[in-house]
Amino acid sequence: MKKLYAALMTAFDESGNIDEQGTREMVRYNIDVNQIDGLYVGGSTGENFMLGTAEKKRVFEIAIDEAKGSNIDLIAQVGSPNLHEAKELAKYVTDLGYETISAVTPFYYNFNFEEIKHYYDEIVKDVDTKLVVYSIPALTGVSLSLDNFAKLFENEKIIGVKYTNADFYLLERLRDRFPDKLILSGFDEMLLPALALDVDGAIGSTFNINAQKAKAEISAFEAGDIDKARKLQHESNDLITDLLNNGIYATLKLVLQELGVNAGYTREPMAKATPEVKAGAKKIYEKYFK
Ligand code: NGF
Repeated sequence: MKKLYAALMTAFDESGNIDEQGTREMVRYNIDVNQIDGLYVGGSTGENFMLGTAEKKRVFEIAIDEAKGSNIDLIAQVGSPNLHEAKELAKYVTDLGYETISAVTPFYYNFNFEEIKHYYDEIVKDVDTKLVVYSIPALTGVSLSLDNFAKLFENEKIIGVKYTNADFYLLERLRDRFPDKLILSGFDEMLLPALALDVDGAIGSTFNINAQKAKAEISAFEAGDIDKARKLQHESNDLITDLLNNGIYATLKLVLQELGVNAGYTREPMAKATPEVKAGAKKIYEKYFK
């Protein structure tokens, strides 16, 4: 059974401080209502790259504490161009009890592949946890080739990839060459083609509000009902298009508010929701969730 992970959002108050209660509510909603298989904590959707180290640690603590007693998988994204921070966070989440870590490819300085490989080997060196590479070339500018993945996977602690990439040729080559590696697809709007290429599951922001439909799509796919899976993907893509056009993170939070979850605000420099964005989010809620 392929797994569905929500990329956990972080709730902030109006001043931009972490709203702990709101963040807990989003964990609970994913467990109780979405019945999600797992959470990806500290990713793009969590606005992680705008957080300080202590704040990242706090989010990791909140998620694992709120999820205790449930049997969901938790993946902690610890990557950062600051390798010292990434290693510190890897150790921190391992001590907290996370079984899997993930790390975004180091970005901004155009690191060469040897530097990238060194980064991953260092992150896993002193921890027992296994690591999933977070590949998201559109935001990092870092594209890994098939041979690059092969070299990273030589380290047995590196067990797979969160693949947020529209290059389906590379995805097919990866699946073929590494049948035993974990491949989790990252673009929610491309879930069905990713399933067709035999990914092991998906991680995404929109599953915070659209998990039921995504799970139904996975079930239809697994039952061989491709027409139904395609129809569900189409319906999800109508929603995703509206979310993207209205500003995805702010809108996800506003829709969650409508659903009774205190999702808080986005953090600057992300712009606060304008009255137009709020009106757009309300329309989305009424169109898809009422
Ligand atoms: O938010 C992005 C940026 N991508 C997410 C996901 O791949 C990464 C995706 O769900 C993520 O959620 C995380 O690291 O926390 C998109 O939001 C969605 O497919 C709409 O494009 O690309």
